[in-house]
Amino acid sequence: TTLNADSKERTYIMLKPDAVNRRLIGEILSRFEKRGYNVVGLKVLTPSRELAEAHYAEHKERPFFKGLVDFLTSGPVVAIVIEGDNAVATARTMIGVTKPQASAPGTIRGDLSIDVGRNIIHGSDSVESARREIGLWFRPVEIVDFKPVDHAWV
Ligand code: ABT
Ligand code: MG
Repeated sequence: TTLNADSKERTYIMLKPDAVNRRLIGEILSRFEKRGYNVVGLKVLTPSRELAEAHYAEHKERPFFKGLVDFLTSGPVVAIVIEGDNAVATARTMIGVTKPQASAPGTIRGDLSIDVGRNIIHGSDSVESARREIGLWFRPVEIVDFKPVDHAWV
């Protein structure tokens, strides 16, 4: 195969309650798959306040923190672990910037959202954050050890 040393990088992606309510799960997941990433962890859950607060701990002192936690706990999210070459940075590029209105067309936020408080998707901002967030949202047994195969059905 042509897999290189970086190909196992993992990032934490989360489809927020607005994405789930708007039935955008398939649309968004398919972009990562078509780009060449593997989904190695996937589940739907309504986060507890404790989990949402831990996820956004870096924003604890910000004025929008409570609203952000209210939003994230308002309904189901899809928690996803994406794996592949340069997954953290490439996923951020695919997602766009924090403000959907500043996100370029072709990005997930640029195509599907307009509201900074409802920006439909989260992606880890560094390899370090990815490690922390994956540990927060998944137990190790919930993530598969994915080995690409060369069978006729692929
Ligand atoms: P996340 O992937 O959700 O972390 O978004 P991103 O990294 O692009 O942006 P950050 B700065 O981490 O924002 C986290 C969430 O807080 C919301 N927010 C942020 C506001 O509502 N007002 C603000 O002024 C800022 C800076 C946007 C993000 N989530 N949502 N939903
Ligand atoms: Mg962030």
